[in-house]
Amino acid sequence: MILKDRLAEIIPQQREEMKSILAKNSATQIGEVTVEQIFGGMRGIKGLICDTSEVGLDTGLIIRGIPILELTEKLPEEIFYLLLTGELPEREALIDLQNELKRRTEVPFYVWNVINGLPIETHPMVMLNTAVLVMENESYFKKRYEEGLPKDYLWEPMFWDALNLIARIPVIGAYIYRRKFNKGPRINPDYSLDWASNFARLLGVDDPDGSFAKLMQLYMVLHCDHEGGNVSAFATQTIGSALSDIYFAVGGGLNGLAGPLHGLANQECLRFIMKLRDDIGHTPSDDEIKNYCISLLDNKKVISGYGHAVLRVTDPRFTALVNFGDKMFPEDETLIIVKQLFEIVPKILLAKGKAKDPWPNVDAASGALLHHYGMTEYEYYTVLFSVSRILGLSAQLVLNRAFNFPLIRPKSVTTKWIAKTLKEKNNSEQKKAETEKKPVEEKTEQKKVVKTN
Ligand code: HAX
Repeated sequence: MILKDRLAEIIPQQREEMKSILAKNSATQIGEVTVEQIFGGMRGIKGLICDTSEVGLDTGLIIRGIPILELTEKLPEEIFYLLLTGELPEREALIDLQNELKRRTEVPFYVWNVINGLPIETHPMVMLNTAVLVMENESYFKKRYEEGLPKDYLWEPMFWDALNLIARIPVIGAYIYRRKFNKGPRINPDYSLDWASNFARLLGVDDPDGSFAKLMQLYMVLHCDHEGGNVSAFATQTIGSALSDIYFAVGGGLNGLAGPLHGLANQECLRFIMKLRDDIGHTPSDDEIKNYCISLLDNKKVISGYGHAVLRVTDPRFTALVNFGDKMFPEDETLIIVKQLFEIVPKILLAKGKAKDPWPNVDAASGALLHHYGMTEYEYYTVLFSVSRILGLSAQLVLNRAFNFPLIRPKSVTTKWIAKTLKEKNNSEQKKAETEKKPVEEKTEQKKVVKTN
């Protein structure tokens, strides 16, 4: 397979590059840690390698050196190739990857039984995560590890597991949508379609002009990866570093994605817009939106879709989604509210001075576009996010095995240790200051003596 062969070519070179950096610089210090960072979710501490993508605080997502806004026309399969290799595939390599995925779409029968056994009230993310976890039995990585495959080659079974998971996840995700929201029986895949268009078809959303499939393509590209330190990526990589297979690792990451400060924010965001619309009772004016948001903040609520742990500018993924909506349905009421919020919320957050990033993130727009296509079941939105993010989580897992990254095990400390360390530091600084002060005082005394004499 072309992608697999390409990886086999470039992995040894990249291993050598990493080895050489380490050999020459292993003790070089390139960062410091503050007490605020230790108590503050390790924000900003540089302590991980992730080559698939980076998030600049003033640029947003950059995949292998390419800003995300330059990739919006690409297929998710092309992005997966890019995440893994740093190169966009030629046509032949793309078709080869697509065929490989199509060959692997068959979902084991017991997955349907497990999903069907869950109560219908179960959150769609629980259905998805359960389905991912029960497929653990299928892991080729686990099998090869148990057979004693040397660690330099473990990335290969991880790669095949990644392809299986990526091929099946749209089929499973779409079934969850249809079952949970009573949309009718499971739809069979169409093997002539690309991965995202097939997912759109499997969901069964009415799409006479094909624009919902276009939205799925864009959505899957925009959400695929967001460097290595976010909750889902970090959880996935930590679990993977214990040589757990992809099903355990991605399952863990998806559980993190289901948190309202991370992936679940997209469901919260549309819920917030709908509630705002209902509470105001008519198409809201700018002033009504402003007062509504101020009262939310006064009541210690967060404004969903605004702020980010890393970004300090408007998320380019938000821009890409709003551009899509503007092109397709500029008169849509929900989209118009999204744009009003964009004009109003950053100013209010800036004035309040608490949020470090007052700008919209990707979730501020995504729900509005789905809502336009009648996909109003916002509880489902994090599953869409997950189907996409599995591309990045899997690519990171394959590369981490390719580079033999060790067990992730940062050191934690107790609050007592921090207090003791600070006390010792203050004492020693005080002593230092006193000893530095002494000779100066002595010198001044001497000078005084000379003067009086
Ligand atoms: N509305 C109100 N207050 C906000 C805020 C918002 N949108 N964003 C941040 N703040 C507040 C925080 O709650 C925090 O208050 P406290 O000190 O009282 O706890 C203060 O501003 C400082 O927070 P921060 O350092 O700017 O933000 P964090 O890095 O701690 O958190 C969050 C980043 C994204 C979680 C945060 O901005 C937030 O809660 N936003 C709303 C939820 C949201 O949109 N989440 C989606 C994030 C995108 C994502 O990962 N998707 O997967």
